[in-house]
Amino acid sequence: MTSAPMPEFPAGFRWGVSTSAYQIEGAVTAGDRGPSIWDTFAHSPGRIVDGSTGDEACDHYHRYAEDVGLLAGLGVSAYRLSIAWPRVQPTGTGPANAAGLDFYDRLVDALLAAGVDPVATLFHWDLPQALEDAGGWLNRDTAHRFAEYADLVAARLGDRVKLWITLNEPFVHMSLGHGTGAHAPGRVLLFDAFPVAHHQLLGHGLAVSALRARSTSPVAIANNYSPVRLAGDSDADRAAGAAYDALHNRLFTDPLLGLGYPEEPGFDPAVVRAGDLDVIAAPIDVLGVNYYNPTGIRAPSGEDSPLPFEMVPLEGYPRTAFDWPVVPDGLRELLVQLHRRYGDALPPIQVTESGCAYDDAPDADGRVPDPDRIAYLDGHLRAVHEAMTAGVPVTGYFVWSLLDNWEWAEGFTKRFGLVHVDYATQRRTPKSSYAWFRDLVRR
Ligand code: IFM
Repeated sequence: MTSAPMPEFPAGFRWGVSTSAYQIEGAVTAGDRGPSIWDTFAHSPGRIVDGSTGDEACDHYHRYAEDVGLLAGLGVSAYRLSIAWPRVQPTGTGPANAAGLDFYDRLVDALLAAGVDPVATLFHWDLPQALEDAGGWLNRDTAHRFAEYADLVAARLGDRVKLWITLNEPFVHMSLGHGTGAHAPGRVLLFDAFPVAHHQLLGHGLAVSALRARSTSPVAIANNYSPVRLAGDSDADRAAGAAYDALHNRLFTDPLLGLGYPEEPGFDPAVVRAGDLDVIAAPIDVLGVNYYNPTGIRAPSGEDSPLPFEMVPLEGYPRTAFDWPVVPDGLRELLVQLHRRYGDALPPIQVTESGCAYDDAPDADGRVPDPDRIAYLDGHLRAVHEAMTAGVPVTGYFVWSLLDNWEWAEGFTKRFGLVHVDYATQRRTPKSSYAWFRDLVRR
């Protein structure tokens, strides 16, 4: 970590932290919440490495006031939460469940009272199970159900949420949830998962108009990006890199910005109907960028490989507890690449997730030192600043995550928080990165 002072960010830059509903809320049956695909998946033997579920998670549903206190102490200007669709519509259709919306109403008001802007993501992967039973995102109807749900949420919270985010990481939900089956709903469709991409994007576009009809707040989507690092320089390696780039970085952005689907992944476009691309390209106000690391890619080694690329580990970098390489400059590279690629079509960017997992534990004095996370955040913020200096319009940065939480298929084994959570007692202990980030935000 460099000892040079952190460069100054402009006034009005949004400093925040992010979480998501299923990862922190617990209370999965409270207020008539319906089951989601993650309840089903987590309760299926062998799906989660430590056999845990999100049934209790961080018990944020009952402890939100304490967590808002932590946000106030951190001094952030924004908090990115997600709304659990099955709390609002327990079966994914029909009228709003008042108890579900009441919870978010209380949370939003508590945030505003603490001087923290609520930023609400509508879909962070917890699809109501009843919709999955009807085909989930493979079924075009789910896009319409999503817009209906967006309307219900905006009708209640549209006067107070300061930024809407329709979907979180639709690429990850498609690829891990429906391509490889590592995430809920656990389908293994490989490239036949394309309808999941299209229907999520269609749902996004329909939700944009639903939100605009009820709320004047800006609208965004949060995409996951990973710049490609080629492991070789043959034509085949370059073609593999282009295919991976199209799949991970362009599939969910080209059509949003009016360019239609990239050709490289070679998906069957049969599900795309006339007019869909116009719906998907409804203007957005902010592009949310979630970044963790670049991806090493080379040409597939076997002729019968099911994918047009092969992933290779990136060597020579420090690694997180997830074994992800720590490459701050990949964030600068990504932001500059987005700016070059989309030019004037690119709306302002907010980095909606950036963070790392380490095996943090309280020391003998009860403190939780996490110098690696401080170095990680320091490097990534400098990378954001460099991109801004190069002309990329970045207006915010959210750390993933406020709390240690339930990390999907990794259960409780990966700690991403600025705040340590003892899952046996639900005791929250701010780590040293919390104080570091607080001091940075203050400055
Ligand atoms: O925890 C997840 C989050 O839900 C989505 N983005 C990546 C994070 C770390 O894996």
